[in-house]
Formats: sequence, C-alpha cells, structure tokens
Amino acid sequence: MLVSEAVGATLAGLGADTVFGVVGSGNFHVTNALIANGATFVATRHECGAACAADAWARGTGRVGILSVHQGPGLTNALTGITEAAKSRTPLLVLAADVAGAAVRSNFRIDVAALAASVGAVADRLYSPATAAADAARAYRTAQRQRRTVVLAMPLDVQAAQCEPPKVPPMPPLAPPAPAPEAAAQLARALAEAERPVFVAGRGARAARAALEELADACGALLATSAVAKGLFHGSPWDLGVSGGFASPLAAELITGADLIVGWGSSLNMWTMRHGKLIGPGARVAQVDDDSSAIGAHQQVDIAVPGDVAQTARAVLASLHTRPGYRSRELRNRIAREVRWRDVSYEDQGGDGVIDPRTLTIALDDLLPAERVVAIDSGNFMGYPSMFLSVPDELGFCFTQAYQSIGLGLASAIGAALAQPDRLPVAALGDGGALMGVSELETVVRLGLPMVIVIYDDEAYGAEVHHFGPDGFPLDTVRFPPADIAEIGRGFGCAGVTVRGPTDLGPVRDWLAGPRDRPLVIDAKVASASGSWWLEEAFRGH
Ligand SMILES: Cc1ncc(C[n+]2csc(CCOP(=O)(O)OP(=O)(O)O)c2C)c(N)n1
Ligand SMILES: [Mg+2]
Repeated sequence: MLVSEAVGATLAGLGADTVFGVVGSGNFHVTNALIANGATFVATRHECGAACAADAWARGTGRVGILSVHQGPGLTNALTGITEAAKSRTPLLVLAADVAGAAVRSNFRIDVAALAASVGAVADRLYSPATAAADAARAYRTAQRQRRTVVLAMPLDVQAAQCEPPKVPPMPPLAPPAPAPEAAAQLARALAEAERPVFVAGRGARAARAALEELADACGALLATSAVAKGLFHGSPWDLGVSGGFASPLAAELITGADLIVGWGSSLNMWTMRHGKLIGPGARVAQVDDDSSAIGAHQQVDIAVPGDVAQTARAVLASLHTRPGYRSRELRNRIAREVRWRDVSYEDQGGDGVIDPRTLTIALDDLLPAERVVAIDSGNFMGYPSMFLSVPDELGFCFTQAYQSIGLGLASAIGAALAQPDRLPVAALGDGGALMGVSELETVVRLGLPMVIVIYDDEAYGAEVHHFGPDGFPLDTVRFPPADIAEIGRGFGCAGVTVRGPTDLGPVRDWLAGPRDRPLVIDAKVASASGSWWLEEAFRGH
C-alpha cells in the first residue's frame, strides 16, 4: 500500500476521527486516507482557521486534534493557530506535507522542524516508507501523552512510496503521576492550618472538578479558576469565578484575603494573579501540577506538589479533618448576591447610536440559552463576554489567548461548536479580529452551525487606541471608517442585525425563537470613549 494510505489508516486506528484543514496536492492523499478510514474532514477557508478550529475541538473534547495542511504556504498560513495551540499545551497533530528531502531547490522548501521548534511545537517526521506508520503513531502519542502540539513533516516522496500494511502495537493506558507522599502531606498540613484557603484551578484541573470540590468542602476553601478554566465550578455556592484581571470586586477581595492560595493545574501567571496583587500579605502559595517545570515558573511558591491534580486532591483529602476554613453562612449569602460581574452596578455609557458593551452582554446573557459554548477573540472588548456571559461548565468556554493573537476567535468557535454540538455556539469578537478572520464565516454557514457571532464594533483596534490615546499619540493607524458588518454577514448567508441600543435586540430574540437555520451576526456598535478597566490595569502592570 502507499505510505499516505498507511499513515491515514494508522492515525484513524489510534482515534483520529475528525480532521480540520485545507487540502492541496501534498496532503490530498493522507486526508482522503483518513476519510476512507472513517474520519470526518472539516474544510476551512484558511489554514489558520483550520488550526484554531482543531485546537478548540481538542480543548472541547479532550482528544488529539488533527490538522492537515499543504506543504509550504499551507503550513506557514497555519502558523499563528499552531503557535496558540503549542503555547496552550493543546494535544494537536499537524499533518504537514513537505517537499522531498532531495528537492533542495523546490520553491516550497522551508525548514519545517525549525519552524515547529520556534513556536514551541514538537517536530517529527515520516523518516522512511518502512517506518512511516510507526513515525505517525509516535507523533500522535507525543501529542496525546505529553499534551504537545506536534508538527509531523510528511515528505512527498515518502508519502508516495509503497510500504507494508501497518502494524502499530497497542499501548496500555498510562496512569497519571501520583504526588510524592511527603509533598501531599505538606499540602495537607498547610490546608489543615489555613483559616482562609482559596483554590485557583487552571487548565490542568479541568477534568478534576469532583475531587477538588470534595477537598474544598473538607477544608473550607473558596473556589476560583484561571480564565481558561472559567465555568469549572459553575453552580457551586463557593464559586468566585475567574481569578485575575477578570475577577469581580468581591472575588478579588476574597482571593486577596486568603491566607493560603493553592494553584491546581494553573500556572498562576501574571494574568491569573494580577501581577501578584491578588496574593495578600503573608499569604502562602502552593502549586500542584503534573508538569514540575510549571511549578514556580511565574509565581514564587511555598509548597510545590508535582503530581496529577485529581490524584493529589484525593491523597490530601484522605488525611484531612473537616473544618469550616473560609466558609460561613454570611459569606455564602454575600457570594450569591455580589460575586457576578452583572451584580455590580455601573453607569451606562450608551446613547447617541452606541450601546454600552456591559449592557449588551448582560442582555445577551439573559437572551441566550444557558447551554452555550462561548469562544472569545482578543482585544479590548474581550473581558465583556468573559465576565458578563455565564457558561454552564468548563467546556462551555474557549479562551485562546496564550499567544494573544487577534483574528482566531471565529475559527475557535467552529471547533468549539463541533466539540459541543448540543450547545449554542457563541463567537465574541472585536471588529478588528472579526474582519481579520472573516473568511471562516463561509465555513460557519457551510457547516450549518447555528452560531451567534457577536461583534463588539468600536470601528477601531480599540486596544491600541486605549493603549496610546492617553499619551496623545496619533491614532489614525488604528481607527477605521464604519463597516456594515451585519451586511457583510448577510453576504455570507447569515442573518444580520445592527445593534445601537437595547431596543435593537428584538431580531436576536426572533432568531433564537426561530429555526436557527443560519448563523446570526450581531454588529453591536459599542460605546468606546474609554478603554476597559482590565486592559488599563494590564497596561499599567507592564
Ligand atoms: C495578529 C495580531 N495582530 C496585531 C495584534 C495587536 N492587537 C492587539 S489588540 C488589537 C486590536 C483588536 O481590535 P478589535 O478586534 O476590534 O478589538 P478591540 O480592541 O477594538 O476591542 C491589535 C491590533 C495582535 N494581538 N494580534
Ligand atoms: Mg475594535
């Protein structure tokens, strides 16, 4: 059989059943081999969109995402999305066609391994026809086992060669790493002494809600998450929501009041800890992570526990006596009344043809069904949907900000939607990011996704306006004339509505009540006299 067929069959055998990509001659046969072995292929209109959709799909399913690209420009087009995935430790396998080793003068020649390494991905290769199936299996397992983004170079001459039908031996499942008993005991002692413990759960805790809640109940901890794990403790009376720049005033007050902060699968980076400002004087910090290199990387820690989050939580629980810790009836009531951003009063800045982004988002939070999956692009606007839209659980939120690129949000929403087909997908974008990634609107329409695409339209690269405006710099390079994005959406086959005030939301209600047979683009002309408060803080913090 052909190597391309053997690679497709091998990957399908390992579980690759959904493949995102743009097909050219170099990845045509491998992609078709995957389809022939039962996989579904999702064609996007730009390789970066395919990478982002595969990344979001992997985040939403917990499985290895597969991206298939043509040699040369197919791979370089995908690079920003691949970088986001690599920096987020998304298990993603990139099937990257490559020129033959001997084709030294090929115009498609790029150094695929160097390119992968430079963005933090793992480089691997189909080395020969005889090893190709084993090479592909190794790449898949690196992605899966090490949570890495792997770029598998597939030279055209190797792909086109004959090989024996592949025999890839099965691999037994690996147990996650248990914590060292001394480290778990140290954490248990700290929790037994803590009067006001707070848990901050990150990406690495997304599958460990039950174990963490049980432990938190025993030691009286309050619960918070990093932005990427938003929704993890949804419904708990002790859930403070997101820690960091997006923390509500009450959440920030209670986190700062902690005498012990335990990061669970969270890097405790400058965003999550507000440059350390959320750690109160005298508070101790513990960090649990199955990747020991993550411990202490961003934040000085007093107690380091290398180990799997759920296993560590269970091990600590076993030696802990129940105590009230931070919890009281009064605090529970206060959290119920005040912890959500939408419970915080504000002065509406809408009027004169623009809507306050908070008013818009609160209205959408009320209108949209609770079973939703929200994907967010980058920009000044991004805190509004992150803070004012609730999500049913950690799978309801897709936050691709590891590389802080704009223009990824719409494609991420596609992958998130396919991972959670029973939920209403919501893409929250700025006008800049929306127009940068607009080609994937055709993909949303073609796939028939019932997506709501909300565009916070300030007719500018608002983040830059608010970054440089206060110092009096010229802003012509970051401001744009009005664009009728609702009409652009209609041109792609979406329903489109322009929102300039709360009374313009009727068509959103109608769309939700209707068959939802095409996506809805909401072009919200938002008030933008001042920048968002979390962005101001981020600029000050640098
Ligand atoms: C690919 C990329 N190019 C440029 C930037 C720098 N940048 C950060 S935010 C931003 C503006 C985004 O504009 P928009 O999507 O309209 O959101 P807004 O800030 O206006 O809310 C830009 C250009 C970036 N982060 N990523
Ligand atoms: Mg904008």
